[in-house]
Amino acid sequence: IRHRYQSTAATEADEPSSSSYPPYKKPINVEQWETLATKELSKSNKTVDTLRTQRITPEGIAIQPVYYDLNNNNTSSEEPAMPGVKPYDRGPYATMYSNRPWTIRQYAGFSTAEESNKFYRSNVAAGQQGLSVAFDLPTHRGYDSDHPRVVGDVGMAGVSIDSIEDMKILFDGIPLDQISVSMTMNGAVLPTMAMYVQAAIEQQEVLGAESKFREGDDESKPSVLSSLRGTIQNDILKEYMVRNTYIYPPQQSMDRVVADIIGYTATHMSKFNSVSISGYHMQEAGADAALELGFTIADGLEYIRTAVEKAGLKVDDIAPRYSFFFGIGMHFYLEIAKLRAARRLWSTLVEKHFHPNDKRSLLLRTHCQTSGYTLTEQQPLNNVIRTTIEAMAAVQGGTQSLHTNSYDEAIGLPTVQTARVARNTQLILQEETGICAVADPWGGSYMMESLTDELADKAMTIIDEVEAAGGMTAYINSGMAKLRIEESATKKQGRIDSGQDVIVGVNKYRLDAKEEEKERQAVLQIDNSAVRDKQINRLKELKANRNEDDVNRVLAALEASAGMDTSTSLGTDPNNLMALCIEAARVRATLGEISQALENSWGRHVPSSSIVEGAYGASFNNANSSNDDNEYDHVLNEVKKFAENEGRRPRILVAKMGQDGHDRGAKVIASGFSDLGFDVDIGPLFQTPEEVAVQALDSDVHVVGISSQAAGHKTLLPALKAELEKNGAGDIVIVAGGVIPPQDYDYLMKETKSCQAVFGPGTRITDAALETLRLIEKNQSQ
Ligand code: MLC
Ligand code: 5AD
Repeated sequence: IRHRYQSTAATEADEPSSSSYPPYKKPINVEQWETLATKELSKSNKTVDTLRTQRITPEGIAIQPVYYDLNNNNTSSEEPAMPGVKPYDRGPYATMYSNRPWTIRQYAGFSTAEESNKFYRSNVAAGQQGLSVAFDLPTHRGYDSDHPRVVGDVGMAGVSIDSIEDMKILFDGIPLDQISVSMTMNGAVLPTMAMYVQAAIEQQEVLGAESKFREGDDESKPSVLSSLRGTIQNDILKEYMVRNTYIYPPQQSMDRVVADIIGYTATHMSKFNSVSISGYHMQEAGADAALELGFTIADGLEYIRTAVEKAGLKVDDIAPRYSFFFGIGMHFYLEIAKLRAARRLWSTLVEKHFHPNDKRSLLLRTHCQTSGYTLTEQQPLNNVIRTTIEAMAAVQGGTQSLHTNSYDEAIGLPTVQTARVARNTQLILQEETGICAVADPWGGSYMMESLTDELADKAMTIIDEVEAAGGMTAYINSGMAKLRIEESATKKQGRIDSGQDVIVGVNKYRLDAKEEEKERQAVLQIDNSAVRDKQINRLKELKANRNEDDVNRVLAALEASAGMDTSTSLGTDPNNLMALCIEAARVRATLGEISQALENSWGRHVPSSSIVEGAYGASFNNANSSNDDNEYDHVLNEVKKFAENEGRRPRILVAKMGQDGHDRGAKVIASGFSDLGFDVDIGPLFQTPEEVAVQALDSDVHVVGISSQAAGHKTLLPALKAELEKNGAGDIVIVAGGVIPPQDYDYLMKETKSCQAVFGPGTRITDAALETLRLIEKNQSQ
């Protein structure tokens, strides 16, 4: 039975309205239910109508107290299609996990290639089924480890890769023709992908007589390239919205980088997924489920358009290897519905716009990762529970591959122990529960079918808006995409800070400081300067032992190809950038050199920064008055008093240093402080400590707030403090926030005195603002 959703109870999340409740056709016994429910509710002074309209999700969906057949007259009903059958709500495959469970694919990488390789091998031995490489930020942004801009970032948030030699070590002893490898890379995607391919070729050459051959070497034997299985993220569009590890401007990134990789893999690497269209990072940055879904599907349509309309590729040659990636948060039902709706939207829209003949072009296959944002620094073991619930949503929604986060997420990268618990969460789901036995266990549920319809409709409205603006590239360029996500993030923070959204152990049921301290976990420590030294030495050795003429010749060819204004995306085109980069990797050009050759033609993308105003304060105004809602007014008043005494408002520069592009925290803080009366400047991304100091001095701020999400804080904060002091501005307050383990607080605040406060995850913005104000006053009175 098909339960067509009829109309939403509320389109605006913040304005529930009982009058627009859908006129459901009622099954026989609904009146009976209403009578019973009314009686049960009478003691708490509620009505059935309030139940029906009070739980409005941020997407504007009114969650009903009970669902029932909306079409009981059965005139327009149809059975939901079976799994493996169009429109694939119920799964891309007919048998789903009863034949082959999802892939346990844990994202990991840190320090050097040697260290990460060891970690991968032991994880595979312990039950992990696919690999997933996390690169460090210099690698993402196309810098070698010896570049002056990346001093604090080498080896910190992922593994450092400067050349093919590093890549060979990373996969040493891992047969690349057998285990599937995902690489999360978008900025420096050409050199990384090329080094992976060349590493696989050289791995096979070492294996000798049994080895497979390079494409074209011997027609009768399968080539190394065609045996490679895996996924490259190669999703640059979302980088301009949320993740920020772009290098080049959008147009060249789309028409030359993304398209040339898609074209090359279509010809030579038929088992390799050429793009992983990612909503995950939008959710992490604050997008609700409808925004995540709508923008991700719209991104996917744009990637087909680029390949088909601009690069002249055929839809059936490329679309079957497009893959997806979604984040899974805590709204259990809605996240399952999201994956079902995603498959329906994709198959319907691809069919409508591109008319493929191959049914595989219609299948949305996806990886999922449980949400990092929902995990807390306080009482970390609670995170095991959260991750389990999210993992259950992902697999009940029919994901093909899954990463479960470690419970130390909020303070740093996983340790051996926390990574084991995360992996075991999936092994237990696969091997101890009956979950794998049944495809789409929610099919036919009144609630799930209804939520799937509603979410698909909401996302479709967003997709229509994007398409009307000319597609996702144009929509991103208009600034709207980023703004809508930031607005959604700010509202979410307001709901948490005002207590409307509960986070157990953070804004409710919190332990006292002493008990919290006892719960504290060990953190993975990485010696940043040791990793950097090692990488720099290996770079020197590489450069001493290669043929410079070869390197220069290939780099010149790359730069020349980048300068061409025709498409080179066909896999057979000698100027295809992927083909040229494999050659560059072979002659030992470094990742930084290859990236620079392209930058010489295209330049670097310079983003703009904006602040959402009013959304944080509005969430407080909507809050239930039982919470301490005068907290907000209290801070406003204190700021006002300060301004009266001082003759100007407290002024803060919210800045990010190093290659860390995760800017949700910085943006939300900027918006919140601005609503609370601060004068807020927001610095550009990727600044050096020197550049932040210059901006702080130029803007004459009272305080610099540094947001750090990528572990560079122990190098970068002391450098900033020294720089301010050098310029006679030691009285500017420095505060820090983000993913900073409590173990580092003393180092930052006492040993190096490089900041005066650290606001850990879970800090309410109102508290941070008040504390910051006190610190300014304290510094002024000294
Ligand atoms: C699957 N198969 C079946 C089947 N189920 N065959 C018969 N019956 C069934 N029930 C087949 C498939 O067709 C396929 O073969 C093979 O088995 C493998 O299955 P799969 O479902 O394709 O799984 P997998 O290989 O794991 O691929 C999953 C994927 C892929 C398509 C989603 O793109 C992927 O692995 N993505 C991972 C992305 C990732 O890890 N990203 C990390 C981002 S972290 P065939 O021959 O058809 O291939 C990040 C964080 C950050 O981004 O910001 O840094
Ligand atoms: N190792 C393991 N997990 C990582 N994540 C990011 N970098 C790494 C890494 N090097 C995970 C975290 C984060 C998400 C983007 O990916 O869960 O929230």
